[in-house]
Amino acid sequence: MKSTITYDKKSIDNKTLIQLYKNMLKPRMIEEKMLILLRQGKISKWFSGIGQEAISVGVTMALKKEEYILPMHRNLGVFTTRKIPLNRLFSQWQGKANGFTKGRDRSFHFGTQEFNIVGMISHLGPQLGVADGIALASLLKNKKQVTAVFTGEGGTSEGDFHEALNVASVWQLPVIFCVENNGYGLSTPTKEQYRCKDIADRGKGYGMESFILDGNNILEVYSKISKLAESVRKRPRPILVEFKTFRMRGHEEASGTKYVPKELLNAWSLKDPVVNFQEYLRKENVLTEKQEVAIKEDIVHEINENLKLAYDEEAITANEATELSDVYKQFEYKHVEANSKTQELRLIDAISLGLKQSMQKHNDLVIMGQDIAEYGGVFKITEGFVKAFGKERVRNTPICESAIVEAAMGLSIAGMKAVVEMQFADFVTSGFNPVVNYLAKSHYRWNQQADVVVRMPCGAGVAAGPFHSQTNEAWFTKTPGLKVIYPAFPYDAKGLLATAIEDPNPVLFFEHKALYRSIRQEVPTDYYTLPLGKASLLKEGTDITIITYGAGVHWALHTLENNKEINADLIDLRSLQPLDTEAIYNSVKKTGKAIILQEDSLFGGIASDISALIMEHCFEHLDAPVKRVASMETPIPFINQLEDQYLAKGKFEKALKALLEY
Ligand SMILES: Cc1ncc(C[n+]2csc(CCOP(=O)(O)OP(=O)(O)O)c2C)c(N)n1
Repeated sequence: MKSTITYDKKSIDNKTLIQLYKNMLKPRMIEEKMLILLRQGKISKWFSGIGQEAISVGVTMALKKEEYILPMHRNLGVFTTRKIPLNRLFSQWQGKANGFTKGRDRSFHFGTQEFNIVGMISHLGPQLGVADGIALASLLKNKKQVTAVFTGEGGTSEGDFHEALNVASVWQLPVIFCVENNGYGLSTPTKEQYRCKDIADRGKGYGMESFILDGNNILEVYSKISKLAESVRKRPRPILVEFKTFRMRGHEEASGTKYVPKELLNAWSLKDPVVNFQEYLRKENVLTEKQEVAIKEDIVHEINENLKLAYDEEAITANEATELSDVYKQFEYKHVEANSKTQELRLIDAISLGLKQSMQKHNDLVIMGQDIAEYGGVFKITEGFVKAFGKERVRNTPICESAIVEAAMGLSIAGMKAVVEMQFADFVTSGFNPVVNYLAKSHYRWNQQADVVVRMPCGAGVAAGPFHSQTNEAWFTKTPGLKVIYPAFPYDAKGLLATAIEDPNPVLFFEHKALYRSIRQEVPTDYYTLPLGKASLLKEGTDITIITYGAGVHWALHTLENNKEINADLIDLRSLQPLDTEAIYNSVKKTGKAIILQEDSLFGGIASDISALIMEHCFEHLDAPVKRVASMETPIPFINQLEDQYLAKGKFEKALKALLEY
């Protein structure tokens, strides 16, 4: 049998042909070396891209070096074609400091702004939406750049794929979605992965052009992607490209290829992209035998030299302070004092005004959410924003929570700021993965800030049932890398939102729906900031410390109003992560008793952690066990009498009095 690759070099010059060859050969030869090291036990895991090099190399060479590429685990050719020094790649795989993640993440799970590469997270799909965000930034800044993002055919079954393509299409984003269809997703053959004939068929469903290319034919890949990229730069739009190729080795080296029919491997081995192209170049007299030997010698030399550099580099020593200091990007809080002019505002008005002033202050701030544009959002926070800032910066989104959080991450990678409005905090579940795995971990993993605020209209007391009433802050307070803010008053909400937007770290900003229109306060009308991580002491007393936040603050105030004889410190946390432990400890050391009130159901909520912290840090000062008061261990019911029974509000007074009497 003979190879079925038909090359057509069109007008590609000889220099470029040789460069394409060299760029494919390098990852091939690195991999061959890695396989030897793997057998010698010198590296731990390897995902092979052997047989798929033409795709990585062709796409990368078709793009300009300032254009972002988001590769996967089989795209070594992207990294090498972008000329990342090999010692840095080797150090990355060995978990050393000259890599890109300081030993914190493995293999290709890293990005580098220096080379405009944004690597994958393990979950495969999320980077597709991140590419949308990068492309959106390019569009908004009129950069005329294209973004290329990779996925395997397995990854196309994830919701992220559908959402990212849909958003890219609705917004006409300049993204080339590159699907490497290599026959298997781990052990799963394509027929068990999807039912359409070709993945490219899906383009029609998303309203975008799509193409099928021979992924083993470097000239076809390079010339077609070059043409498409040029066209997309001129007329921004998304394009879906399916590359037909084959995975010649196991999913990762340890797992083998037993389940792959031999005939398939044999047939595809005849289509090897490197060997075939080498033969073609020889036949065309573009490459002489002497040149070929010299090129290979150079690469061997480069690999060995750089491997030595990486091996000689000392291993990382674990240091707690270093690790902790990289979870968040350093943020220097700049206090902007409130002016004296105030106006009585409801919580909702204060948030709206705060958001508007941040939009005025930060030209590169984009807000995205369902129905937030002309409609003004379901709570009307963004009413009038389109008129003030235009539809480009105030973006209605399809119902694609994952892709939108991912797009916000992409905007941040491209140097912009994003605020995402969850229509209800409950719906963050549909965008949970990118919040806890992408936004939260990026800075720690590869020093990339996630300059994103997710606004979370939350909370019960509005008879809205199990899916419109939750207060789900505990899902996030336990995830390192996120900040969690939960104001109870208009003044705090406005100043804290301004700071949350200033802060380059990801912030979950909780806004209690029941307080939106019921709580009013005199609020400075101009822009001002308040520091994150500082509680506010609302009442001072000597007998007991009440610690709470959100609606709990108002429940506690109400209880104290009805029981004037109770002499309590009342702490409104305002910020749950960072948590003002100093304010808590100082108060508890003074009063000797602590009660923590939370709206969420009890188990695993932040009250439990605060209780544990008090035990650990204030035990000698305590005159009674710490008491937690929280809602029932059920989902939140709809009808008023059940909701009232569910909520912690009704249990607080009794528990407070019992603790005082202890
Ligand atoms: C959300 C998620 N589910 C499962 C996995 C485990 N997993 C890693 S790679 C992979 C196969 C991916 O197949 P495909 O997208 O076709 O890419 P390929 O490995 O073939 O290049 C699987 C199942 C994962 N990493 N993330």
